[in-house]
Amino acid sequence: MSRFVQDSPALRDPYTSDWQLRGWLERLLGPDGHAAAKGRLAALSADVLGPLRAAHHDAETHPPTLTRFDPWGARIERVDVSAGWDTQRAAAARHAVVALPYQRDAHDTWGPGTRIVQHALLHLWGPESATFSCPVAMADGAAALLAATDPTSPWLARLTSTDPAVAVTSGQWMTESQGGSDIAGSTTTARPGPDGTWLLTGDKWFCSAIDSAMAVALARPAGAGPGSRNLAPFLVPRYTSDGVTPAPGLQVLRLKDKLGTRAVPTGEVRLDDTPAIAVGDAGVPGLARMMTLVVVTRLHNAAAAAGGMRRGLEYALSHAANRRVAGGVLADNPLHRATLGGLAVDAAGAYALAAHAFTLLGADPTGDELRLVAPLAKLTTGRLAVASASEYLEAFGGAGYVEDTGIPRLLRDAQVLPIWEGTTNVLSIDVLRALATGAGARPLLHRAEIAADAAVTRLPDVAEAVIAATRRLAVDVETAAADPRNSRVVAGARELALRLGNTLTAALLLEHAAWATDRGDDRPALLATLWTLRRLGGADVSADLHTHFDQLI
Ligand code: UCC
Ligand code: FAD
Repeated sequence: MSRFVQDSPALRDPYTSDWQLRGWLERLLGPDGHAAAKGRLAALSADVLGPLRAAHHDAETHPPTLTRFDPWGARIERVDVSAGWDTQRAAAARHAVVALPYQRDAHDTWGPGTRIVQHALLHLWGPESATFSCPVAMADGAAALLAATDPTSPWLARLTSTDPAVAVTSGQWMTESQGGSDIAGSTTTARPGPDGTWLLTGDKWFCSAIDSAMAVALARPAGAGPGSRNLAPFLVPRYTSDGVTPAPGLQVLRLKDKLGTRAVPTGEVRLDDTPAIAVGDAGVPGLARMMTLVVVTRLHNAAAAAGGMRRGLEYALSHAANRRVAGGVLADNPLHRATLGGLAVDAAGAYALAAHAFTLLGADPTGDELRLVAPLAKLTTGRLAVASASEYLEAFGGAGYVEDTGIPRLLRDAQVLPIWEGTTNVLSIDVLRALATGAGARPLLHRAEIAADAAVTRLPDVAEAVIAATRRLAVDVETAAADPRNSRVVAGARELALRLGNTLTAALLLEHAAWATDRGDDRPALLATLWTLRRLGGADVSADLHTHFDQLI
């Protein structure tokens, strides 16, 4: 008896098949800059389609293990990871996903646009990285912190090496069991040790990539005052000089049993007079210093969200092209096209916002604009990623719920994106903080007004929606900035933040659309229109999503 067997979803080359990504790179980097990046992007794409996809699968199906003692009772604290995880580690180094922004010749070629190229690499690689993108994010954050505080540190050289035998990644130890969002009550202490080093004592509750060679840990230096601002970052070498024996006093109590990010070893760590190096002056309140790292990891989070959304779309498109329903191919079904079309628009928006945040990081990492855009990009894309991933599972029907299709992972791994690196609510409060300081929302609102003005003739409905949203925001932002602790303002912080994120995204999509339309390509204008009418205007654009589906993907 013959039985129907559905084709498994195929993956096209993620770089050459993605006209949107290539269009953005052409504009943001210029034709010469994009041409200079093509070799890197094509090489990584080829690896994603081949060895990295296999390594990703291996790492997902062989989660890490912790062996605390040897058979004789000696404490060894060994974390074993899969071969696939090690393949990802080597690929991350070779493809310079951390190193690129720290390379002089990259800056000679792309200037501040180096961060845009790095973002494109992350976009292509992240979804098939078995979440090695997590240690990569933390390594980049640690490198940014060291570059600002201790540029001759040998750790910086290792974090930014492209030699897999030399390169290391970093952990980021902030959370304690009593508080991850609210770290003011952190109990880990640092006391001066011999030779200018420090000794850290305390428990850290979530320590991802615990196999990394180092971590940046928050601790309260002896004599420092209470509260979060007085915590300071310390570099903790994870192992002794043999690279295997845990550092003195460092124990990995257990690994977390997590919903997703299953290839990532996330430990609970105990420190007992563990040697550490102060990052910057431990006598100066250090939370602000730590945020140099956190801004970078939050941007990587946005990159992971946008990359995952695009890859989910790819898989869903492949399935739709092969699956038959109601006497036809699923990809021809108007309702399914409208569903996937909406996801394509959201993926385009998420990419635009993440790319913008990386652009600002390259141009002015401590500027007012990034201060606001970093939390906005993280929170807006994090929520979109979870909603999209849920739809991608549904787009596969029952197969989307069956583990060994690999599809459920999309949802499990997306769900962490609004949690770690600051939850949606916590980042919304951070947005209030940013609105009340520096330039607040002025650059964002100005950008939206200019984009809307430029679109008045070609896309009057869209321009009108952006202008209306911007006017309302200007009023609400002023109220929030004047009294950010007012309970009504706090209660509305998430809504306000999402409106800011959606409006900024509309402006970014419109800017890109104007450039593309001048070159005879109307597809970006369609994406900008549908994003704006849906997200800002609350319109039902289902029929347009169906009609124009082929131009959205
Ligand atoms: O989750 C983690 C790692 C996961 C794995 C890596 C994934 C990477 C992506 C991978 C992609 C696949 S690590 C843990 C992450 N944890 C957090 O993000 C903490 C969340 N909580 C917050 O963000 C809070 O807003 C705090 C802790 C930063 C601050 O809250 P407080 O204690 O209420 O702070 P205050 O009192 O409002 O501010 C204290 C000081 C102030 O400075 P002073 O005292 O000088 O006025 C603030 O201006 O901190 C300053 N400050 C900031 N400075 C607060 N927020 C910021 C900021 N965003 N930037 C600069
Ligand atoms: P809580 O802060 O208790 O949050 C509970 C709820 O309260 C949330 O809904 C939150 O939004 C809300 N809330 C909290 N504060 C406010 C507020 N002020 N206003 C309104 N609502 C609020 N941490 C590290 O330091 N290093 C790591 O490597 C690391 N890896 C992680 C890996 C995974 C897989 C996960 C899931 C977490 C990891 N974390 C790590 C911890 C993570 O950063 C925290 O879980 C996160 O910041 C939330 O803190 P919490 O768990 O204490 O939740």
